[in-house]
Amino acid sequence: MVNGESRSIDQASIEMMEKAAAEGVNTAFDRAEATKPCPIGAVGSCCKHCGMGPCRVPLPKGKEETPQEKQKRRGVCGATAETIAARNFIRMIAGGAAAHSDHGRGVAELFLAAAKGEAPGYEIRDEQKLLQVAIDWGIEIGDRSNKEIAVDIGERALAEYGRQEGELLFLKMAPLKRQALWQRQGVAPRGIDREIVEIMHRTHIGVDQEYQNLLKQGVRAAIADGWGGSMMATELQDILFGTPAPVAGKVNLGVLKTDEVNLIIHGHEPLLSEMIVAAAQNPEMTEMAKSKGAKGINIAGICCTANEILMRHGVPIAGNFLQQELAIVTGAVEAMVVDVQCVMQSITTVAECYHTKIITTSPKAMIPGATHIEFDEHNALKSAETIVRTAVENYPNRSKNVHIPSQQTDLIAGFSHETINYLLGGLFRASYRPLNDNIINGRIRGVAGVVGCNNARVKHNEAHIAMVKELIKNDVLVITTGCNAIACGEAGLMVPEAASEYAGSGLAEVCETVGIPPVLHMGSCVDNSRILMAATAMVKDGGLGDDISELPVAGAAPEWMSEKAISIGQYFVASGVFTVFGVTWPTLGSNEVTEFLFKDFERMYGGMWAFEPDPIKGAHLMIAHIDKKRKALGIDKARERVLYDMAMRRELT
Ligand code: BF8
Repeated sequence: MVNGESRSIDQASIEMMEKAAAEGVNTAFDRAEATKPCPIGAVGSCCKHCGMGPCRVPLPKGKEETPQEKQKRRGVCGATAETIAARNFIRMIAGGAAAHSDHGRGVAELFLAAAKGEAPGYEIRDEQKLLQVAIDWGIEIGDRSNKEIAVDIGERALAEYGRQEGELLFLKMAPLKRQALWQRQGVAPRGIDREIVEIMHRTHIGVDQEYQNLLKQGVRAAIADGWGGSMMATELQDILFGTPAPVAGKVNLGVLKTDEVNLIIHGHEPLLSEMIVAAAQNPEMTEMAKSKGAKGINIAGICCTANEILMRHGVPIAGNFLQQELAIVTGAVEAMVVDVQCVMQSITTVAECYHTKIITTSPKAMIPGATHIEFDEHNALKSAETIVRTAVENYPNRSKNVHIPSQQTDLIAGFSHETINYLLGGLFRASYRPLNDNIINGRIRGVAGVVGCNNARVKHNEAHIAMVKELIKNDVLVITTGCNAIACGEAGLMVPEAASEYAGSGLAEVCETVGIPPVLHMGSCVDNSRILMAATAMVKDGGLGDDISELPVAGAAPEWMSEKAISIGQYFVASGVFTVFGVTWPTLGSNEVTEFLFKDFERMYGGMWAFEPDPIKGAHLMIAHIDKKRKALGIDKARERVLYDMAMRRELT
C-alpha cells in the first residue's frame, strides 16, 4: 500500500497513486523512492564532458587545503570544482534555452508559412499585436496588407536565430537602463542559436576554464531565451491564435468524463493542439463518437499545452507534470497526444496497463511503444482529424476498471500582459497605473512571479501552494505560469473569491475592487516573457524606479526540475529580479560559484539567485527583498488602515 499523503497534497492524485499501486502500475513517485539522486552529480561536481572521465571533484573536507592538496582535487584535465560546477550549470541553461527557443522557431516557421498562405487553417487573429510587433521591429506598415507585414515579421523572426552580430530585436522592449547594463556587462545576446552553441563550445574540454567567464555566457544565452526565443514564441502565438483574455475553466483529473471519449493533449507547442480542439468540434467527429457509444469528445490538457489551450479556449486542464501518468491510471483516457518537452517516457508503459494510445507527433520527440502520427503544418487539420479519429475508435476498448476522481476546481485564466493592462486601466486608458499606485500606497506590498515544475523528489504541489499562500497573505500579488499555475488552480487560488479567503487585507481590497484573483495565470513557460513585459510596463508607468531591479518584485520556482527552469531563473536574475529556487541547487559543489551567483550577481545585474527548500522561508526571503526595494524607493512607510466607502472604492479603480 502506498502512502499517497506523503507524496502529494492533491486528493485526486493520491487516489490515482493508490489505484496504480493496487493495479501494479509503476509511476514516477515509485521510481523517485526507489532511486536516490547521485550526491556528487546533484551538486554539479561530476564532469563527463570527455572520455577521460567522468571525474568527480568533491568539496574540500573542512580544513584549509595546502597547494599540494588543492592540486589533487581536480579532474584528469586539471579542471577545478569551480570550472566543473559552472560548466554544468551553463549547459543546463543551454538545454533550457534551446528547448524554449526551438519552440519559438517552430512557431516562427508556421507563422511565415501562414503569412504566405502555405498553412491552411491558420490565420492572423490579433491584428493589433501584428502591427505592434511591426512597429517594435521597425517594419514598414503604410498601406501594406497584413499578409505582407506578416511575411516580413516571419522572416525577421527566423533571422534572429542565426544573427551573427548586433543584438536581438526584442531587447529593445526592456527598460533603457537594463539595456545599457547588458551592454556594459557584455551580455547583450547576438543570435539565439549562436549563444547556445557558444555554451557548448566553451564547455568542451580545454576551452573556457574561468567560472566567471563561463557564467557570463550563461547569462547571455539565458537573455537570448527570455527576451528572444520565448518572447518570440509568445508574441507570434498571440498573433496567430489570439492574445489571451480572461476565461473560466476547470482543473484537475475530475475534468475527465466517464461517458465521453477523453483525449489528452500534452506537451508544449500549441500549433497542433489548436487544430485538435477545432477537429474535435467537427460534427462528423461527434457523430462518430456517438456511433461508438460515447456521448461526445472531451479534450483536456496536461502541462504547458494545457495552459495554452485553457488561456485561449477554456479547455479544461487534467493536471500538471506529475499527474501525466496518473491521468492514464484513471483508465478513462482513449488517447494522449504529445509533442515536445516534459513528456515522461514511462507514459507508454503505464498505457500498456490500460487501453490508452500514446500518440507522438513531432519528428524531434518519438517514444518507443507509441504510435507516431506526424504533424504536418501544411495539412494541420488532417493530422488533427486522424488523431481525434484514433481516440474515438479506441473508446470501445475501455475496460470496466475506470475510476475518475471527483476533484475539479474552477479557475480564471488568461491574464496576458495586455489583459492586465486593460483590466487595471480600462479600454481607453489602459495602463499599469492603478497597480503602481496601489504598490506605492502600500495596499499591494509587491509582485512575485512564482513559476516552474513539479519535482518527484518533493511532495507534489506542496511547496507551490505553501509559498503562494504565504505571499498573498502578506499582500504580495502573485503572477504565475507553467505547473505552478496548474497547482494554484487546483488549490482554488485562481478565483476572485480566493482574495477574501487567503489574501492580506490590502491585496484583497484591490482584488475585490478590480474583480481579479490574488494569483494571476499568465500562461505556459514560454509565457514567462509576459512577466518580463509586465515588469517593464511597471517601470515605464513610473513611480517605482527606472529599472526592473528597482521594483519591489521577486521570483521563485519552489519545485523546479527542468533545465528550462534554470534558464528562466537565469533570465529573471539577469533582468534584475531576486529569484529563489527550492528542492536542490546544482552548484553546491563549489562554494565560490554559488557565492558568485547568490551575491556578486546582485552587484553586476541587480538581481541574484537564492536557494531555499523551505517554501515559507523562501517566501519570506522574497518578502524581505520586496521590503528592501520599497525602502530604497521611499515607499516603506507604515500603511494606513482605512475603511472604504463606495466613492473611495471607485477611486481605487
Ligand atoms: O515548460 S513548469 S514541468 S510543463 S518545464 Fe515542464 Fe516545468 Fe511544468 Fe511547461 Ni515548464
